[in-house]
Amino acid sequence: MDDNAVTIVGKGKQVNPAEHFMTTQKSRNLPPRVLSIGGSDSGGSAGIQADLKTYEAHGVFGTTALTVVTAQNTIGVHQIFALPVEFIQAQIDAVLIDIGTYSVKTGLLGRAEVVGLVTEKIGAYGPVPLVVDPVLVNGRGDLIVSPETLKAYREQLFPLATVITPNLDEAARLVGLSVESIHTPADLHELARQLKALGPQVVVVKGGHLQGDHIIDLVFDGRQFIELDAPRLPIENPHGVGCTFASAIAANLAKGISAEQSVRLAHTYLQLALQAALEWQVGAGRTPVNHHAGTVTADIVGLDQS
Ligand code: PXL
Repeated sequence: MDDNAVTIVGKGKQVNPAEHFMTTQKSRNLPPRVLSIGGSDSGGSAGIQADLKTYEAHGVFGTTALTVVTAQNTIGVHQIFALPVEFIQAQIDAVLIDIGTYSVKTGLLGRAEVVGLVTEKIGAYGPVPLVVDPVLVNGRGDLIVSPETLKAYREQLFPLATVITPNLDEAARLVGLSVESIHTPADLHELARQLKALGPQVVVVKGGHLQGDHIIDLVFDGRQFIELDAPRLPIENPHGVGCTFASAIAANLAKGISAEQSVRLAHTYLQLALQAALEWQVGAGRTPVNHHAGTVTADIVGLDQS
């Protein structure tokens, strides 16, 4: 088996997803599957909703296990309802015993028990490409999880991860630093090294919350540092960016694409979806990422009769 071979987790079969994907393109069945474990955003911008839109745009079959349900819109979060851990477990089992998955993406897990559950399930069903987007701070930069949850991410989930995608704030907190102590490129490299030492194959530290007319995401695989550079677009604080980036990485991994290339392609997808977001306003608050970028729209195929 080559490096890209993975088990279809939950189905007990070893496959090379790249070959499998090509075969299925011809036979029009068995698409690569991806499991997202995270929260629901009723407003359709972030969380599981962003993930599913990203999966559709990538031609993979998205499945989900919800951890929390939020009542939110583009302006803010009104209420959060946390689902019982046993019910989260039931969703993961239901998906994996039947549909299986070629990669897993985690978003808002929240409680340490949920991080523990995901770790346990990945251990039970078998190794699988895993993207961990540690949702740890809110839009204002305040920590929204307990120290136990941070510890569970560090000690349980990160060692299993193919790619982790903290933003700078989250990255600093994960290694016990304050974000104000990160000033120079050397500080950032050291931060990435410390995260890499926790066990993931690839670390992506997202720089989107820093000032400046370019946004630099730093990628570190233990050997080289890669800077992914994008111009800052004139959209204030777009919503669903982190979820989209991480789920695009998971979609690419499910197709058997290497971790580095999966991150690069996801970065490009995100830029397209952000550029397309310049063209719309959904609600009165933060602008959602636009996953229609690159998809065939009704007016292009002549279905727009208006
Ligand atoms: O962007 C992080 C995030 C993840 N998951 C859910 C969210 C958010 C941010 O709003 O609502 C459900």
